[in-house]
Amino acid sequence: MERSAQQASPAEIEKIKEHFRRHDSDHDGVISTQEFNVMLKRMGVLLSPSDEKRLFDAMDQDKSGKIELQEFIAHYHTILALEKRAEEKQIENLRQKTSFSVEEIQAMYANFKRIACTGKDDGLIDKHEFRQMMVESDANRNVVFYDALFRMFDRDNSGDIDFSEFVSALAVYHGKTAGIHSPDVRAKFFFGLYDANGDGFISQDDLYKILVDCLAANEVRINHADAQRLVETTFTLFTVPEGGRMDFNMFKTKAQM
Ligand SMILES: [Ca+2]
Ligand SMILES: [Ca+2]
Ligand SMILES: [Ca+2]
Ligand SMILES: [Ca+2]
Repeated sequence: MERSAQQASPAEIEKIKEHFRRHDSDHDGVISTQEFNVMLKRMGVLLSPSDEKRLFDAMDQDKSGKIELQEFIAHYHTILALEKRAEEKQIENLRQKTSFSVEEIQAMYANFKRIACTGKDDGLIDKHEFRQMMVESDANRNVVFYDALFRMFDRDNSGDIDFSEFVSALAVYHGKTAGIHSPDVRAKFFFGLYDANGDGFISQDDLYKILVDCLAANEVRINHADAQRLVETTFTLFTVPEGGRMDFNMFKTKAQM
């Protein structure tokens, strides 16, 4: 323990301290098991509860039930190595699932981590952070469908976007999914955006909801009759029979995907 602490230069120690303070959320000068758990999530290190406990116990040398700064410094390299391994595993996994290059995924990882701590610092992107991200990257454009888009990213419907969901959705969006059915996957992604209730059809009701949502996101108020008229016009343009719904094939053909 003393040895690795002495090996680190003053500048390194300062960096480690900064890291420590970030994870000591309640600022009581020690890292509790709860804070330790959040710390690992932030780093993308996913361990089983028993492995997590083993790691905690190994770091908690004085058996105080907390990680003090000295213990943190002594094991800093172990934590960094775990973080690096977790990152490599994620990147390799996603490289196989998409046609993004390693460099592209690495850049996305850095981006993901930066966004994931803008609101709640938990290693995941929630709705609020997602919205911030869209505004940031698309400030001059009319950004619509935030919430529907968020749902498309959040595939397991957990309320947060993890890194794998993040890259998978971007792969679909950019046509970078591995496999021969990519164009279909892409059209399905956009179809899903409009299919608000997820029943496999776009109904006038779905479109109405998305339209009102998207206008509200842009702080435009619209009355019910106007919104309804817009929806009906769109359905007429798509030549959907009266009272009918749009299925995936109809959407794909009309949207020319
Ligand atoms: Ca603490
Ligand atoms: Ca301790
Ligand atoms: Ca977050
Ligand atoms: Ca999720």
